[in-house]
Amino acid sequence: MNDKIAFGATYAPMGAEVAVHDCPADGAVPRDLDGGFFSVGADLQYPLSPGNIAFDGEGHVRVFRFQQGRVDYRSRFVRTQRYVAQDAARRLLMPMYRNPLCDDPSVAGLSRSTANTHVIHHRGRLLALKEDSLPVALDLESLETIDPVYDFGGQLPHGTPFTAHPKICSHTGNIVAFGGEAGGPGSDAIALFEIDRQGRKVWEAQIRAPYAGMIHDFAVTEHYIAFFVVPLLFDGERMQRGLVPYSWDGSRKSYLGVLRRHGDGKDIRWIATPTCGGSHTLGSFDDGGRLYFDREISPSNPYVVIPNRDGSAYDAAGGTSYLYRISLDLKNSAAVVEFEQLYPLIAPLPRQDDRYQTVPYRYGYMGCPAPDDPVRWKPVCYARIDHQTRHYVLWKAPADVSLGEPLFVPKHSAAREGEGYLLGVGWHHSDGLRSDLYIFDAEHVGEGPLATVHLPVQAAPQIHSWWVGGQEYPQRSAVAQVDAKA
Ligand code: V55
Ligand code: FE
Repeated sequence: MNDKIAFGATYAPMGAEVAVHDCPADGAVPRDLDGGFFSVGADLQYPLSPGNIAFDGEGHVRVFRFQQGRVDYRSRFVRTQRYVAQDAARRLLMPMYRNPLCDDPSVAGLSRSTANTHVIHHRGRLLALKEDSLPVALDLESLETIDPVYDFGGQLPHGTPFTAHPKICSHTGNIVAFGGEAGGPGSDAIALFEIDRQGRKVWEAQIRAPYAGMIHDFAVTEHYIAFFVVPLLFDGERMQRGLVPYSWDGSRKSYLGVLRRHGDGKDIRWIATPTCGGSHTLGSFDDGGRLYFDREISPSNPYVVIPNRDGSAYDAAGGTSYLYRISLDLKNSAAVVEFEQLYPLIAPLPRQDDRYQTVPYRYGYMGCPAPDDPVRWKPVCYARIDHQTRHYVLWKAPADVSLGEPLFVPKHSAAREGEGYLLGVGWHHSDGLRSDLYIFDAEHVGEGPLATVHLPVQAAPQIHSWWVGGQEYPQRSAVAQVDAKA
């Protein structure tokens, strides 16, 4: 694998902020596509310290802004407290992934967020997320950092971890989030909170995990919250030695945990399953009696950057994930967890129509190799999967391209599920990683893009993405009021 390429995917560190006005395009950019396609990834401010991992790069946010068929591109490093302090010192001050023991004393008390994993929209702001810290709030138009420690108006104490994969309740629009290691590094406490569209915290609870470790994503349904924890264990010995403080312990089981939403958390049930790995939720829902939790699952350690505790080498096949439907009979306290593999497609970054995050849904989208591609780590196709028919369609990118996570955009606010556009960025390996944005009719992904928008440069690194519709952009005066109140 090209060692400049991070996350088994697509891009290299870039280290430059870019603005491109009115990008050239082949084909017709849909004129009804109005809003911003935001992404974030890990870029480098200074070279990584020896032993550090690409997960610890600095957050770099980018947006393709669509208005009346015109596309403007902009990218900015997030001015986290860490970035600003390091910029002033002209060197790394937090040099090791999630290891505060390695920090320079000058940064004590600052947020350790890199803001490099995911972005969501909240009240006219973009929140840039890293799972060990509170969000960072950015301006939607300029991508300037407005608040490097976004505590929801003082409702979440500084130091509270906030997942990079909160869910948006399909009924209320509330943000449902958790924080892993909520009592500090190595803690098995998980904090849960729900924040309404006005920014008020309307629910919180605490539970305990079967073991302390990395919990990257979860599931929220109409009535339940579920976790699937995998043995990416916190490793205190590695922390003391100044290393990345996690390791994969294949001797531990994985667990499904289920609790009721809006309760006190005491009903949490953890059910052991065979050991397996994986990270991301595609979608989840309950039908009152049964929980359905669709996510990617790998046979073992999913991350090449996290060592195995038993000293064995990373197993690429064991780290390769496929989509599964996990389900559980909630009425039977003796029920076992059922697993069903859904498709023969490798699926590390699956997405759905985000309006269906907590309710039954039909479609998913992802970058993946074709089932017969000999190279198994590189996403070169976009797939639309259809749970109703259990079929999928693929579009294969040009031969030198690898693809980032795709994002679904509804055609309008009343659009049917899946009626809209699919957006995704491709990096040209034979052209210095210069990038194109592909725009598909999401109901005809197999027919190829409606339009291809060209950047003159590499797109900034990308992990996850979010759409902010034009009607969600605040009036300038309204933003000023929100800032004045904060
Ligand atoms: C992931 C990515 C992270 C991280 C933990 O895909 C998990 C998973 C970019 O950082 O810190
Ligand atoms: Fe993620």
